[in-house]
Amino acid sequence: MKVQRVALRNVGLLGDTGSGKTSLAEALLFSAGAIERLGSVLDGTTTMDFDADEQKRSRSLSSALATLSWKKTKINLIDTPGAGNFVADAFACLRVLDAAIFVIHAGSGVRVQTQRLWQACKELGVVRLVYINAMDAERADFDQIMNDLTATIEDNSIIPFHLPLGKGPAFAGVVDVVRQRGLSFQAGGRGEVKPCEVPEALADSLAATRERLTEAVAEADDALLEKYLEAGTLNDDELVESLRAAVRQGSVTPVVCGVATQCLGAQALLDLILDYLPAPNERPPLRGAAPGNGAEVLRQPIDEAPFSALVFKTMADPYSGKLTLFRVMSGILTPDKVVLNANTGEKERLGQLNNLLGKNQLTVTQVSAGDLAVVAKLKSTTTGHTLCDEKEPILYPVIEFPKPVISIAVVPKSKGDEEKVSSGLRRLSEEDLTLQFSVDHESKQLVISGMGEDHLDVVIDRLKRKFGVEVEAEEMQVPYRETIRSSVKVQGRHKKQSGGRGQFGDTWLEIEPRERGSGFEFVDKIVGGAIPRQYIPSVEKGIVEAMKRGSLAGFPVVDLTVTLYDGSYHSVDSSDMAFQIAGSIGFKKGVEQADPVLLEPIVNMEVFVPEDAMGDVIGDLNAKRGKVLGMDSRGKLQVIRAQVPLAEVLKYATVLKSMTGDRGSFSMEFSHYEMLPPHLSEKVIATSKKRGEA
Ligand SMILES: Nc1nc2c(ncn2[C@@H]2O[C@H](COP(=O)(O)OP(=O)(O)OP(=O)(O)O)[C@@H](O)[C@H]2O)c(=O)[nH]1
Ligand SMILES: [Mg+2]
Repeated sequence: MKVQRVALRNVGLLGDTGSGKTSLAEALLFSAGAIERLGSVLDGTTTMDFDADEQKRSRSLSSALATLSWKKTKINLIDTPGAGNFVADAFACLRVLDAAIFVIHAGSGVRVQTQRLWQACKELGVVRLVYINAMDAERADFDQIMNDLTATIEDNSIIPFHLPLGKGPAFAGVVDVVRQRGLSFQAGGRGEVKPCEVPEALADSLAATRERLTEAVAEADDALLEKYLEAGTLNDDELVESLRAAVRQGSVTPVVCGVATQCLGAQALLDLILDYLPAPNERPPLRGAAPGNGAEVLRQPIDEAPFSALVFKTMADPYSGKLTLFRVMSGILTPDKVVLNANTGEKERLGQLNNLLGKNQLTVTQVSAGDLAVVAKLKSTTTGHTLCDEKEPILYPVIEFPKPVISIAVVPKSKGDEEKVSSGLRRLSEEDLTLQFSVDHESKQLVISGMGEDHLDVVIDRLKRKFGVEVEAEEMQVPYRETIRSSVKVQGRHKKQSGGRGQFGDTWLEIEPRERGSGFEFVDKIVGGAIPRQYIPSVEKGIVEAMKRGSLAGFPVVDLTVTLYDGSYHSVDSSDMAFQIAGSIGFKKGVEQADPVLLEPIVNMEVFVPEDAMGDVIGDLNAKRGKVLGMDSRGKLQVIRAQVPLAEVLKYATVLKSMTGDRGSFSMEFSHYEMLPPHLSEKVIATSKKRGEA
């Protein structure tokens, strides 16, 4: 097989919502000639926001992939969503990116998702470049953003490669710091750039910035340092060459600027991607595990290595069904190969291989190491799975998604649509791993869980548009539990004499509290045949059934031991059913006498906030009966860890948004149950009574 080598870059566009990522993707695609017209987010005509729900909301809801070619290099661009409810998709893409362009709006500064994603890129070795966008905006302020970046990200590596020529409506281009020349950004074209004079007024800051760059690279390279000390400067080529290495190591992070919506200077950014961002084969060996025994496997990210790939996204396509997007981590893939899914152990045939341009597919004949591609109709493969050569198996770490945060119950507007709703949700949750759904066996409602109110709104919209079912959302019930505080001994007796054969069962139960979280235990202490052996499981069955609805407010009863220690039977009238009923009667009576209480779920929360909002957020968590467990800083961002009753934070997204001016984010997961304070318990019991009467 002849190997066709292509120069390659995998670049993600990351940053806060509204910073201009989708617009920049459009500008880059247009500049490289991959598309014929420059679409806009506001008109709903961009390549990356092709989904109807994205167009309706003028923002990205999930990541999208498009491939372009620039100066004989193939660039895979991934546009990601920045909004908190959808940003999990951006985190998932980091595993297949070699570099990220952080897009920051020149008028609004550095917000929380940028800070979190930056940290994650650092940990995963994803090389960073900053693009300060919207330099045409009235309040655009390049220097302010530079200060903001250093203050919030605390990264000394951040250095401008471009200095802006003018700002607001007068923004006309940049000064290229490395090559010490002016670049005039041509309006109305495909992002072309023309050389121009460096204005006198910028001479000083050009010199100072270039000196910073020179020092940054000279410090890391002794030979270069000597030259620099001797000559007092480095020539352009020496500087470019050593900067490439510094950027790849993360010791220098380039900052550039432009106007995405007008495609101003987009070609200069394409050149920078080629000059400074790494190719996949420049990365260190990949770490995976041997499926089965977990021993570490190292794999070179090159064509000559055995085939392996990581799935980073699943997309439902109306024509081709399920689409699986993956990165070939090693080896070369040709069409119609049968490979192993290392996570499920099943074989998959990878039929036709395609590149993507938003929603459009372009067939390719091979995918080489490091490249991204898409394949349709895989059976058992989902996001995060590893596909590999069966003879050289490898399993890459799975891509973790955050657990859902809020839940609501949904009811179809037309009776009989239940099946349609659940099959729609099943399809949606295949492509969106932050969406979960289940049937609540307490309320019999269909419950959907997701990252926040916006997320669940989108899910409800999609059920309607894609699957033709309308649902009504109901307020979610907190899943309370009931338990007991003291021990009792009770008799559970069932006797019925009617016409023919009667019913008889008689049990004596001891019911005792157990440790929180330990569940239910049944102990059989019947001796001497007081109850025949075959009826003992019947007693337990009756108790388990009765446990599903407690005496206080109908919530399941947990954390207790029931000992069956005595009883009696009738040789004719006793039966399985009679002993089930007897057990159930005894249990209900016992729980009522054993000082029952309600338990409420407590969640572990991590709240990310800017420093100035810390006091408010902590005060609010305390007011919500929360316990603050600790604080950490991640860069300049504070992380508050706390345990809070779920009932208090069902709508936390809205609360945090207003407290932090939308600069915060949080995650939560179930921790344990605790006793519900008496005054709140009364309210829950009263509500449940009302519901029962209704
Ligand atoms: N003036 C100006 N507006 C811009 C520029 N780039 C983007 N915008 C506008 O900013 C808004 C958001 O742009 P998007 O490209 O959707 O931002 P995004 O980063 O993709 O946002 P999410 O998808 O929510 O993460 C849109 O209304 C754009 O028209 C720019 O360079 N100048
Ligand atoms: Mg977008």
